[in-house]
Amino acid sequence: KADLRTVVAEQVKSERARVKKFAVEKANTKIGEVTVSQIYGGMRGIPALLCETSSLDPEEGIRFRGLTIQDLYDKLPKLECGEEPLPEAVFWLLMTGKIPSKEQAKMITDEWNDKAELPDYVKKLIDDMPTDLHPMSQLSIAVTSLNKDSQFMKAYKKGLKKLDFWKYSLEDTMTLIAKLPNIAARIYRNMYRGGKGCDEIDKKLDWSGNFARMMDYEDPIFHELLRLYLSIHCDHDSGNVSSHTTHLVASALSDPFISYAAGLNGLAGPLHGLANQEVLVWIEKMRKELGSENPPEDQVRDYVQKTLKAGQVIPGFGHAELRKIDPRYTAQQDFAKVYLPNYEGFLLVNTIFKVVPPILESLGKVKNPWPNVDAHSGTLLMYFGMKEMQFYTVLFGVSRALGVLSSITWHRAFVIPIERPKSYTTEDLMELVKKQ
Ligand code: FCX
Repeated sequence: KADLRTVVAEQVKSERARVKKFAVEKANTKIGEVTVSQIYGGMRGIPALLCETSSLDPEEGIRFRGLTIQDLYDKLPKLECGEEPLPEAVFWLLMTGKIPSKEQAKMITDEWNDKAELPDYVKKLIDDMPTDLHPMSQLSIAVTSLNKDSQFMKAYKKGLKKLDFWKYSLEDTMTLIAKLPNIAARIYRNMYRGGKGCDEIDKKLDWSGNFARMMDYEDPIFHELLRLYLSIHCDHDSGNVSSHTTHLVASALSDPFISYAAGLNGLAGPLHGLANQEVLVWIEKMRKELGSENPPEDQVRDYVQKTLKAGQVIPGFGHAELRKIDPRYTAQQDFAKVYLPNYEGFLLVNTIFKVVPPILESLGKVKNPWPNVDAHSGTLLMYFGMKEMQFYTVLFGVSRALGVLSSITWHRAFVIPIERPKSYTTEDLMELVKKQ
């Protein structure tokens, strides 16, 4: 079976021609309009971005290269002993739009295992960071430092042809994804295990299995959870903050390491990826205040009201684009139903799921009262003993690499130029509107 580089190289040739023809033929076709409220309203709904790897339907949720999360279960290869989709296979899908064979997914695992070792200077950099520095900052710093050996930048300095940009971006992508579990696990061990634990790859294990093992989690069901987790957080079209930031920075031909590090810094905001930490912080506060691991519905309702009265958002609920229950939430709920149906944390998540949407709906302004991916993930991690909430967004970040880095390669294959939308002062806008 063909390897990833061969498959992508063939696709780049044909896709480039197809896209070029379309973009030239339809160059002046209008696909939307922009209103003043969109400019002041976070650009919601402006059709302005390209994303080959995934698309988000407000009602249905995410599709990765056309596949729903259920399709990932049904169609992607899994480990002999596993039920969850393999992130390696998801990566192949995102890169190529095709379902990999078992052997092709294994080729990715083997390559990532081979490239997982961290250079000494990166190990030292991580070990020297203060353990009270947020792990997302540590991750971003460590990833940024990897650009010392960026193959893209080396080739670029020598005079790389535009049409070959994608090849070197793909090389950096493979190096970076391979090293991410090692970086994240080292941060985890330094912060929460006094620096102790193993940092050696077991070549018999997959990417997620090694990641779990390096964080000292041996339970095979936790390995399965990690496979699910790293698969479903990988991509969410390109309008979200982490994906758009990565694309924006990469459009300046910054290498994949620093482009993705920029995306991580966006993911670290509480309205985006940090929400998975915030959900658990909020739940733990609720439990403490109500004096119960699984408080009754009416007390949860009062607590939700109290949070809103204090001017705070309910973390894990709402979405800028989705208008239904996030299928990534449902996938995690299904996992919990199988492996931890009586866990008090899961029962509380279910109570919150029952209580919050009607309250948010009653506010009359929340466009989506339903839970998003972050409403569930922390509780699953808690069950397996990962109580360090600050670390949760790091797991999200590791997964997000699969999508945003695949996108960089494809944008470079299409030679998309530097991003530079037009901005206006309010005065300019007022003048513009007068002329309408
Ligand atoms: N709790 C309370 N109020 C909420 C809310 C929530 N969960 N979600 C939205 N609202 C409020 C907004 O704050 C806004 O209020 P305002 O008009 O007084 O400023 C109003 O409802 C309209 O917002 P809406 O258009 O529905 O939502 P936005 O597109 O502006 O924002 C996010 C979307 C996700 C930022 C928002 O729903 C939110 O803050 N949710 C909680 C944080 C969260 O879970 N983030 C993770 C999202 C995602 F899954 C991810 O990126 O990881």
